[in-house]
Amino acid sequence: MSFLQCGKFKLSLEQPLVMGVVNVTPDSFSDGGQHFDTGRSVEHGRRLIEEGADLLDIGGESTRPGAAPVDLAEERRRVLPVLKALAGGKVPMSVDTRKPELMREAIAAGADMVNDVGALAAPAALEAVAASRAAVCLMHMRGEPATMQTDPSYRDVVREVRDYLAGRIAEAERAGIPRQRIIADPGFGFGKNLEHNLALLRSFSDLDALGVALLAGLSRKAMLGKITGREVGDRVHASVAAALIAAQNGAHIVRVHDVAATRDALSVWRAVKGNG
Ligand code: HH2
Repeated sequence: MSFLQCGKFKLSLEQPLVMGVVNVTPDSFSDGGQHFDTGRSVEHGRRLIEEGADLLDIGGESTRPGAAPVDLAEERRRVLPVLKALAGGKVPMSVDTRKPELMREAIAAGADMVNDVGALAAPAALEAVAASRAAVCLMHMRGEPATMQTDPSYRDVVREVRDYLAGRIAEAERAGIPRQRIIADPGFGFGKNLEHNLALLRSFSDLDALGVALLAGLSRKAMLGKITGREVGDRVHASVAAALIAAQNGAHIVRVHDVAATRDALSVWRAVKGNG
């Protein structure tokens, strides 16, 4: 994959892209409540763009382990005003949602990408994206956020996640979404314990066989807390290390809260590689 078609944007995948997270939620595990109104979320999004984000991911429903679901009206109220204020600039906007109605409305309001932790498995979700030019991120999750961290188990986590993603990519293609618009993501922390997450990060390059762009979301996650013993607000260094490892192992997009720090680390790697 040398490029990603992302709505009106054609993004080169030659160098890793940084996706900045904008959570318009009171309860996100990483930054819950910090930007929970339209004005502060928009300001936060603009700051991430200034810091060098290549795209933004706007979400109105927390998917942290144990999170309570949010209804459509509330999610729409959180996401659409922020999206409308940020769309139309130099950076593509992704909307992090599992709801097909909101996917359609967000695309109509200027979203260039749908990020679905449910991998478009909800009825009418495939059609919502297929009817547009938007890119889509298909993520692997075992179970539902409310219960997914209750003793997840796999025989071979890397193979099972890869096979699941291959199946979802095939479904998306059958629905009319070309590969150039598809991103796959193993879903770190979504129904996985520390060993599962480490195995997936270690073998990230195995996902290359899927033949689509790859995304890794490790930023501030519990696995980094387990490794370092640090609370969520104190995981920037661990997050940067994880993003760098993911990029070195083949992630085309890293989804992060700390854009400036991640950019710096990727710049050092880029300089060492010697391709600018
Ligand atoms: N992680 C989170 C949310 N959305 N989407 C993709 N594709 N991959 C991920 O790893 C991923 C994701 C969780 O992080 P965050 O948005 O900070 O927290 P919350 O879900 O509590 O809002």
